[in-house]
Amino acid sequence: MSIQNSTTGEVLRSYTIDELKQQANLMRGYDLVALCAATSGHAGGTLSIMDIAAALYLRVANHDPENPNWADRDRIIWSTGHKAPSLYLGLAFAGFCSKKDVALLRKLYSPYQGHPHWLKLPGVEVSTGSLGQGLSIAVGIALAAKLDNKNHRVFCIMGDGEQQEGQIWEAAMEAGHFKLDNLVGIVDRNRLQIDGWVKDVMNVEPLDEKYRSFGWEALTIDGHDMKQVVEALEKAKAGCGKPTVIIADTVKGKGVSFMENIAGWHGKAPNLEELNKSLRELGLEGQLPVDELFAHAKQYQAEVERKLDAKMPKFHRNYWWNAADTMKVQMKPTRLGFGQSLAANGDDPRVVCFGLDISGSITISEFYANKPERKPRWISMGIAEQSATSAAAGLAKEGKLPVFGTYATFAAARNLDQIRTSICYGNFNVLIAGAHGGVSVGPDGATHQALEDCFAMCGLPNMNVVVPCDMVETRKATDYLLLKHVGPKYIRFAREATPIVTDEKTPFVFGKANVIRLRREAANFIDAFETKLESDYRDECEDLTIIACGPMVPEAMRAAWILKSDFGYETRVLNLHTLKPLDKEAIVRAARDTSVVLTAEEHQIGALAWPVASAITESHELYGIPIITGAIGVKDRFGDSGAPWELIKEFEVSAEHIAAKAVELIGVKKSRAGEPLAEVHLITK
Ligand SMILES: Cc1ncc(C[n+]2csc(CCOP(=O)(O)OP(=O)(O)O)c2C)c(N)n1
Repeated sequence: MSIQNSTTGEVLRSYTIDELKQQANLMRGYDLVALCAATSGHAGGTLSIMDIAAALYLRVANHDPENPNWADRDRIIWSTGHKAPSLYLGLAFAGFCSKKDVALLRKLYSPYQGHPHWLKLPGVEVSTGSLGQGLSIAVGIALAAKLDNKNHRVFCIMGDGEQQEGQIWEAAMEAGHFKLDNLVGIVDRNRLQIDGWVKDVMNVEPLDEKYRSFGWEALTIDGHDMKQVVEALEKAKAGCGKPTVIIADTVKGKGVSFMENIAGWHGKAPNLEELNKSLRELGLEGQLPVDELFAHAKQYQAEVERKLDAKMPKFHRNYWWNAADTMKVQMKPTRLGFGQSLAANGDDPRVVCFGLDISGSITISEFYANKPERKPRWISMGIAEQSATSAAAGLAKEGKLPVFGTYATFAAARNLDQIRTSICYGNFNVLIAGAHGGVSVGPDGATHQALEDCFAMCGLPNMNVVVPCDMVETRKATDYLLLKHVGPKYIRFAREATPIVTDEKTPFVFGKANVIRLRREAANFIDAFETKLESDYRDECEDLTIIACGPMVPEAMRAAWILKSDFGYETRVLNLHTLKPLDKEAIVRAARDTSVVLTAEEHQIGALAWPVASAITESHELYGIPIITGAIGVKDRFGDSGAPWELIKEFEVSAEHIAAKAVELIGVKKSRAGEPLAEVHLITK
């Protein structure tokens, strides 16, 4: 049985092995079109799992597309959330949603998020994207079925690199202990992960013996032989008194010669030329409505842009980055500064860098790039953030300078207790890089957009936290934290290219804010501003202060330009790159001098806003003085898929939003003082 009417029990469609092969091939074609239309995503792993996805959704699993929440349906959990397009296509080909709509993959507001979200698309069972959690969820669902005497099955799709997560083995132990014969694990053993071959990054074999020793039945199959796939799934589904794992040997990038077995195709989408070549190789040329799919995606995107534009505050001019002939900026990703510093300072024999399977993208691999003599101090730990965190504490205890980093959400949230107890409580000298912080990570979506990490890091005793504003400041901050600062330290930076607003001469003193003042409009944005250490700055009676950190500093500077140019307001921008320890004196002086303080952070509101507010309210100097405050940041919601700059607009963390809020706050100040308001009416929301 498979796709059925849950009311009558009638089988709606059943596929032969040959038909399944054909469907899987078509699904590969749709997958590549969707990735191409999205211009991002994961080609390699979606292609390796597609035969299994077709067999599960079209033949083996019992479900009803008309009744996605049917209580007796089999559950399919995608622990590898990055293979979301294969999940979406499984649903689409089974009739849960339209095939055409999968082309809306990774677009803003789309149900087809970069990583699956069960609250956005019926048929998606759970929200995943942080590797290693799905099997535990599947254990919970299987236990619930046992409690309710239900007979449905729970399938959980995992990657082989994902087996490095310790949580997988906690779940495996639980499933074995409880003899969950209604649970089927599937490992897409394509032998590759992001940093290379699984056996080199962190060997997980022998997987079958490991699962058996945890009380599982283990089957090994060719994951591209449809007959073997179906037989194994049906055998596992029948149950044998214990959980079953199917270890499926697959090829990453299966079906496209130039993607097969190439690690670089893990997180990459084909361009149009590559798409056409892929479709030819799959024998699908002319078989898919490619133009219609692209047109659908384009039309949807146009509507997204219209909605976003309607939401943006409006001013006399278009002040957006590089929109005009003046105030030009160079854009570079902040993360590059991290890699530059590791390359420059890595000769210190105490420095040891950990790889957590995202090394190139976060630039930590620059530590050993072209420097084979450093290779012994490069330790690949695989996808195992929690153990690596405590191992870093161990290295620090022995006098090393350990550095590790990954997406900020996996570097500072998944392993929070390890950071707290192993590192901070022991006050160990470990540098943690929270890369790809904020919504501007883009189309990967909510699971990959760290918006809470600075709360956690700033809340830990002994921890020091720096959020540099651009690539240059990231390099300086890393130089300082790596070799000069002793103790636990967290540096948070972004993925997207952001404006370069500092240079070699710009001061960077850990724990001390900089004041940035707009002096004139200039050909280059950076030349329009003067930056000083706050302690060297004298009050210029500005209308307000904007306190920002990270890539919100350039936005605050652009807001200062809008405020001056459209309203004649003077702004003191404080670059508070060090969130902990906080430069309270700079905050209090700014509050006293300008009496309007607006914070701007690419984070849930509060990592910056609350310490600033508390510095103001706790200051004896300000007792009894009215200070008007406001906060720009993410307003207690999860992220979304979308292009980085679209998300900056959607989450209302652009310069335009800062400027609009600033005008509102200055309006309050002026009306209290009985002064006339500026042309506030110019801003329309
Ligand atoms: C907890 C966590 N750490 C890191 C990542 C980033 N990441 C996404 S996919 C991936 C590699 C997964 O390898 P594997 O499980 O073998 O999947 P496949 O190669 O089949 O795509 C990593 C490290 C993540 N999503 N979650």
